[in-house]
Amino acid sequence: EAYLEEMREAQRARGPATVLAISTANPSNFIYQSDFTDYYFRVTNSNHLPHLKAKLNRICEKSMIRKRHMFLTEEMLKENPKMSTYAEPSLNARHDMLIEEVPKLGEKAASKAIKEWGRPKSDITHLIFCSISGVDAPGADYKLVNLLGLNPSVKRFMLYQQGCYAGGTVLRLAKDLAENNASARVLVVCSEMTVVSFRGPCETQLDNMVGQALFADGASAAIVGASPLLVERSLFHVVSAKQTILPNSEGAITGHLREEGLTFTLKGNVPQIVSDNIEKSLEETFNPIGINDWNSIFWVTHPGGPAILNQIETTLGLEKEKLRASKHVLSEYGNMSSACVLFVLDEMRKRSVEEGKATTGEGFTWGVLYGFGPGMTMETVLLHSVPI
Ligand code: WCA
Repeated sequence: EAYLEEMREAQRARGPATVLAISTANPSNFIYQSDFTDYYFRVTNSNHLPHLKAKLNRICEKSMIRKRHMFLTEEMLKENPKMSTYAEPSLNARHDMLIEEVPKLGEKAASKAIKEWGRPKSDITHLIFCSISGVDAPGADYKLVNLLGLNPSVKRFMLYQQGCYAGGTVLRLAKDLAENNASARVLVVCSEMTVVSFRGPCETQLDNMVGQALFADGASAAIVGASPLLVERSLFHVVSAKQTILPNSEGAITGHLREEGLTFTLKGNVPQIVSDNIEKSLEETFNPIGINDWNSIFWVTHPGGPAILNQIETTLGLEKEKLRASKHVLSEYGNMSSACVLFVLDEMRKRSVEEGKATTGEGFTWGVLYGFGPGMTMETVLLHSVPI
């Protein structure tokens, strides 16, 4: 018995899970949101639907997005005309691109994170790879091991088909791995591409157009470990993490992988469901540490859409600059699903240094990271910043 306990203690790490590096990447091809409506109706041969075009234009104007990166170019769409209709079978063509490109985009972000971390890649012990698309076996996690030249015995976890909340899921899993395995160094990679969901407009599926106006391509990576060595630099501590299914939210966000690629539903009450549930989650997370002023923490929220950010702000009475990092990522990159929250965290710690703030969390000590997505599922991660 005593021996088992001793072994258990030796296996476990001492300190809290700590983010030791963060990095991001995007395909080089991008489009300005002000050009998107014309582009989209041209490439999908839909200019005979002017009322839908006007609607997409209104959505784009309200999107708070300036530009988005997308791997798919007009030339690629011309070569694959079925990807530009609403529902023609096109999964094979989409998969041929995704199985190759999702790991490659992930590698672009991961190699930068490993460089920032500064230790040899052979010291990575665990890999978590997350993408809604490109389902294959062996999967994107295996491909990334080869692309990066990681140790073949790295312990892999592949999370397919999760959606926009999963930027929180990967941190929750990384925390448990880092804290329960002494010397573990967990490489976390989220890589998302609209190749799976790009499609033409449909009169009766207006939420499809909302997604076409918001979704974008990007990858993010982080390295998480407990008890940092002297050569490692701490950026944030991951203090606690939880996941919950929001009440009365069934069907509000769904995704279905079909012959025509990934189709999705986005009900109009998504922003309301998020804001109805956020205060309870904040109280559960922060009451134990004596915090009840939501302006006294730093905020890392999945930028699912402008209505979600605006409604959170209004419901909680947040000062305008609280969601600045989330709004910046929405504006410059759009909604890149699970990859977004690490973009926000990266933006926050960089801006905190540039502006001479006292901590990586805009001068604040405690912060919260939110992911929302299919289910609806909400991930809540309690973060602790580090002095600069
Ligand atoms: C609508 C709707 C609606 C407004 N249905 N019409 C990423 C990558 C992938 O590859 C795959 C997945 C993903 C990511 C998934 C996720 O993150 S889930 C997405 C969570 N985001 C949302 O649910 C979007 C939240 N909505 C908004 O941010 C805004 O409502 C929106 C930018 C869409 C519009 O802005 P607004 O609300 O300030 O403006 P309006 O005037 O209320 O709406 C403009 C038009 O959009 C209206 O139509 P119209 O004809 O009166 O101009 C609305 O009816 C319409 N609309 N939501 C269908 N869910």
